[in-house]
Amino acid sequence: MNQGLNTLKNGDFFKGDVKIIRKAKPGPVVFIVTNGLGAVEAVIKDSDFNVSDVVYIEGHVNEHKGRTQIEIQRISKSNFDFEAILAAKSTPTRLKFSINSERFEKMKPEMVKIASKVRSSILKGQPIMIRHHNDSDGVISGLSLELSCLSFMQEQGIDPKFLLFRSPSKAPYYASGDVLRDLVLSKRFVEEDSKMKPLIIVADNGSTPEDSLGLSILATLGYECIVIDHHNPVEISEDGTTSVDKYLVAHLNPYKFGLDSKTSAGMLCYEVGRMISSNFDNPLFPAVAGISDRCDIPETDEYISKTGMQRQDLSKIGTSIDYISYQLKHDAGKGVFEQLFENQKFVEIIFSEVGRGFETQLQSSLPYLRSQEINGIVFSTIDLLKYTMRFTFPAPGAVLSRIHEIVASEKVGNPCLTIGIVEDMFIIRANQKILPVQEIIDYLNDKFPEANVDGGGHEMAGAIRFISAHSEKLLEEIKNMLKNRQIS
Ligand SMILES: [Mn+2]
Repeated sequence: MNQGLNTLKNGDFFKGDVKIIRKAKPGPVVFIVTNGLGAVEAVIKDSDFNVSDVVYIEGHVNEHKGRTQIEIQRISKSNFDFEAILAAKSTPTRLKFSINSERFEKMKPEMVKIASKVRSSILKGQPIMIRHHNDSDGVISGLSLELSCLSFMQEQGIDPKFLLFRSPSKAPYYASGDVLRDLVLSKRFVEEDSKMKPLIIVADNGSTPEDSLGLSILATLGYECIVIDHHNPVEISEDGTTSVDKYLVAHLNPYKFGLDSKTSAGMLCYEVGRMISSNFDNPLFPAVAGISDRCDIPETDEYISKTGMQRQDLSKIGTSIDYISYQLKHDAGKGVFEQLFENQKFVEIIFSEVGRGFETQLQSSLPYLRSQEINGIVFSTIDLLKYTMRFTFPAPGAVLSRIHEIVASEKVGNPCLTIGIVEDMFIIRANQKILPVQEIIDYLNDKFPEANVDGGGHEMAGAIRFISAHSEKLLEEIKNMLKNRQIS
């Protein structure tokens, strides 16, 4: 038991207790077996043993089509206590964060718990599906988890084929459409002889009541789900329990620890990833994620200093991720995003294209921005549907952010609230905590139930959806809220 199965060589003779983590038929039965210290293929003409069985095997090791295999000569049921070995082996070997951070220390137990669970799933042969937000921070979250799992699989000699998936979500939450697509996908790759349902990890999404439907469907069907997110869970009790916790095996979110969204999901997934595999490192990941999500905390600066690069150049990588993920839509962009971290020229090409796109969108929309002062607040609106090009990057949300920055920089020191109107949606940006988005939603919903007001966001940014016919009335009501507001 003290030898990693992935270190076996042609000509060795193996005997020992192993756990079957995969079984392939027809033809001769090919098992993937693990002893907790690595995995290897083991072949036999026929066998009734199945995935999850613990067996004692003996056989010669040889090479077949470039792969190391044990040719099973003897196989019998074993009473070996495999769970204990797995539990020990699942505990991360690297527990130190890549930077010093009190925030991370607070969240450490949950991070270790998640890393252990992921390692245990990999050792057991349970497939892992990663779902992430499709912006820079979300893509980096997904990549950190994917590459660290891949690294741990390689250490163990486990072939990631059919065991590791990553895909983006278009909606800013784990929408039921995505959930159903994941169910279909999971059926497709869970082979008949491997009944193990995948472990689903939702990153940079998943914490809010909007995620409840999707996550409850998965829980009902017996899927294990983990959420790693930094968005405000909206519903959260004194003890840090959120509306989605009951559907999850683990939920990492800074708000659950009395913290805020400034520790981005990309940072969290990067540090969890380093616990999943001690060989996984890429200092660029958390630096770019932190800059992209405007996390103004010392951690971001420390991450940046570790890259040896300028903030400005790292920011370009983030912008390029946003552009590529916008173009790829539902595609995971396997291999493409990775290039942005290796090839500065690629980044420069994409970045200058993004610059041209912003120029065009601003040139056509800025002249139509309406600004007025209400109760000392600079209140601006712009109809983005009318004055921007549709289906063109940058998308309305990014255009509005830029417009809002321009307004705020012209009115330094003033509270500014900017609303972009896209038919049945208001996109909201503020430079101070003027009117929390959730408060607007609750108020409008009470007053105009027929408008079916919905959406999400936090103190300074968010989106509100509604029945488009009520657009003007709702906008007027937001103005009234500002008028009646006591400004401290
Ligand atoms: Mn994020």
